[in-house]
Amino acid sequence: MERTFLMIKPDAVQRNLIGEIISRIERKGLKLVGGKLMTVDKSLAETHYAEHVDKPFYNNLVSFITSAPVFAMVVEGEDAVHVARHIIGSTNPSEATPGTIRGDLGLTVGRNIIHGSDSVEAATKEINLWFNTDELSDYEQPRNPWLYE
Ligand code: IDP
Ligand code: MG
Repeated sequence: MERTFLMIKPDAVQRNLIGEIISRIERKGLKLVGGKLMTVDKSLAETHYAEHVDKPFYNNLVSFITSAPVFAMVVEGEDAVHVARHIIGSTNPSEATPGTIRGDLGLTVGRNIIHGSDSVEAATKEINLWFNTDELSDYEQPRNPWLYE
């Protein structure tokens, strides 16, 4: 089992897409183990996006993420990091495959709906950055035998 970090960005929260997005994640089979609506401060946004500090879009990205609430989540499942990125779709929604979250719900790269960790290492780092351990729940679901052989 693997865990990954997902963050529904301010654009999707403002467009009332939280339910639509969580529904897609639940239907896929990924299990929500943590979630919270929160306003991100500058320091958290800068730490989270540190790898992009030299990119031309970095300042706008930090402003955008701190501009209105996000919905941060941790989800669990087999190959969760890869599966979540796959259902999220390509970074630029205009190129993202229809059927993916970005492909169906987004229009431009600066407003691309959701973040998902891009590796198991990044997921571990981001989960620790965004959540305290007591905010995450360990629990079994009766659907598991119908999702996993
Ligand atoms: P990812 O979110 O698909 O992993 P990254 O390349 O890690 O994409 O970029 C992080 C975030 O920075 C993107 O999700 C998007 O919000 C923003 N971003 C990336 N490229 C551009 C760009 O060319 N213009 C504006 N924003 C961008
Ligand atoms: Mg990335």
